[in-house]
Amino acid sequence: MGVRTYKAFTSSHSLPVISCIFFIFFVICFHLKIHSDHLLFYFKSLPSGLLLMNCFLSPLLFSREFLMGTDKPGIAADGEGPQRPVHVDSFHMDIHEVTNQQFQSFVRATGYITEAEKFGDSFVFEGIVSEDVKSQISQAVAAAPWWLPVKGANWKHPEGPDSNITDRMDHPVIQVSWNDASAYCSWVNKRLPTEAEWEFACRGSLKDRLYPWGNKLNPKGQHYANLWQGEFPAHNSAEDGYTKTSPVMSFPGNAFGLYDMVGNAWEWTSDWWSVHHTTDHQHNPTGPPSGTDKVKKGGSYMCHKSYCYRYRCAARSQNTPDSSASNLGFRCAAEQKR
Ligand SMILES: [Ca+2]
Ligand SMILES: [Ca+2]
Repeated sequence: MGVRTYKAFTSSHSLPVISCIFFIFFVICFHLKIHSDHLLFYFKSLPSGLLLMNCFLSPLLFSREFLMGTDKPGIAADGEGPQRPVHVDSFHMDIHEVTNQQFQSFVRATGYITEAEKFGDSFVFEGIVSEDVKSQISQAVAAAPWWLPVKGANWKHPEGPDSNITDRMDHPVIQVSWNDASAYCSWVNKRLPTEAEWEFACRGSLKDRLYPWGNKLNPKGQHYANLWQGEFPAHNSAEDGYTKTSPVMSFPGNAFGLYDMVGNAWEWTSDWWSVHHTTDHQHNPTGPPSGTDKVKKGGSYMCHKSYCYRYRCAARSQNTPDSSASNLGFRCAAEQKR
């Protein structure tokens, strides 16, 4: 393939070929709704094929100040407020959640064993566990009885040993702990985003809006995220087309060209959890220096307003770094290459 590409660029017909490639590049970037300043950056960087690929998979979000949090919290106890000015330096953000396919490549290359595999079990939402598996479970989480500890549940078997991911390779990897997510990001020379970076990316340059696309949950009757419709936890009507995770990028991207920032899978960030925030101007905040839980953002396919109104950019929740569940995944970020 490399030789054929080289020949194409050096043949007498190279101009049409290059024009065609540029045209395709424009069309794809337009589709991804990447801002013109992002396009400019990448055109400056051409002809690096790697940077071209990076444009598609992990665009550069330019340094900017934004308003983080909200003064109108949906769930005040989560520390969604106050709204505060935050500056983030330029960074790359993956356009989609890390998929099963990507995580499988990591595991095959490194032999990595996830924490759920080491523990021998993980948490699965009751509504997606088979009756056979359910009959073998005697304990549940008192405050959230729809979470079941299922033996043999892990990223390859998200709902338990009688499930698999063979037809879900383009879905977000789930049943991965914060430690697993960090290990993957390190392997691809990236890192988890800070909460500030994640929220900046979620907002897609919109100011003081609920969702990555605005304030209306379903503009013109369209679904913009994989969430829960119906009554939680008894009935998922799946009006958005999915009762569980969906293939990444199944719903429209935001103005930064980032997909599933809310809904589909929750996403780990690098910050330790705290509900107390300063209103002082902050530059690249990284959260408290220590803690017991890590911040996760964006909500999941299990979120409904009646129970988990957390599919908003300002919303947040937490888990211990070794936790894993059937609705929790991640995406990676990276420093700007200089
Ligand atoms: Ca759904
Ligand atoms: Ca997500």
